[in-house]
Amino acid sequence: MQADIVSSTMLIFCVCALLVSVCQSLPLVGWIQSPGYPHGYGSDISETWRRCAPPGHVLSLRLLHLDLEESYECENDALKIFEDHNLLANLCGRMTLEELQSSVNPSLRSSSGGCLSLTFQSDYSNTERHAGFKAFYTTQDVDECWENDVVCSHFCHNYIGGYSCSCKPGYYLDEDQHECRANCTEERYGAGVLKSPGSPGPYFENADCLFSLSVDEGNQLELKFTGVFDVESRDGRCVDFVKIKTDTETFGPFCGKKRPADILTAAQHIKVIFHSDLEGTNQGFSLEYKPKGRILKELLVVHC
Ligand SMILES: [Ca+2]
Ligand SMILES: [Ca+2]
Ligand SMILES: [Ca+2]
Repeated sequence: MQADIVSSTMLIFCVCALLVSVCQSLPLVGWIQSPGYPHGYGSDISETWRRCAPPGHVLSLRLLHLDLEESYECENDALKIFEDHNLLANLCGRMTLEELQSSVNPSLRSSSGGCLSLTFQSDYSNTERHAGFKAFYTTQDVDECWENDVVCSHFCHNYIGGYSCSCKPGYYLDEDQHECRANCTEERYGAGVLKSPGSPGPYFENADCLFSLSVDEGNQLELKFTGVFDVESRDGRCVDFVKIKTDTETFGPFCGKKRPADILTAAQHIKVIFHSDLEGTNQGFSLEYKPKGRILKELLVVHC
């Protein structure tokens, strides 16, 4: 008996939970009509309806029938429709569905997550009976990927209630969730070859790489650019660049197509910085690095 009660309670709970989740996922839809529709509205009516779209959705209103007393600027009886505080329509008289569809309904749309308000007013009299109005409202997902003000660097994915951006392989999504940045910051030790991100092939756009290179104490890093060197320059300016920094010196910025000369850095730790902008297809660089015994400058001076 006890078990039956518990299982019945669980069943009711599950059904309720299911209904709540189904209802939450359903779009907001419904009817709005004037009091007494279609048999006619009374005098001195003032009613307001307000509906709001959930985040990432727009609310659309479709008037199916309009039959109000006609008057100059709808002074007597009127249906006014606002999007937040903007007046979208001030309506009276008779309009067929075709007229409503072609002239009024396309503008009855909220912004994303916005609200529509309807105000229906009638004055003290009607010379003949008027049916009133009837409207249907519905919500639709906003396809943000087609909206002009949403910019994903690489890929945009629309879903119901929102959107997301993603990046090509080798990139990560910045904290702003829109911009893709090249994934190219690392630490290296000893000897090796450093290549621009995306190699082989044109380097990635929008890169800000920081390569930290180190060798054993008593050694310095020797650098040699090899193979193709092609880093974008425009009007003689480095729009993309490679720069090498030690604690005391900076080599570069380097760009263009001429391979820079070999560099003896006189440093155990260096940073190689590579920056690229959003444009261009350039091949990049290849940089060999290796340790070399360090000759103290002081000894060199004494020797000379
Ligand atoms: Ca009236
Ligand atoms: Ca969406
Ligand atoms: Ca570039």
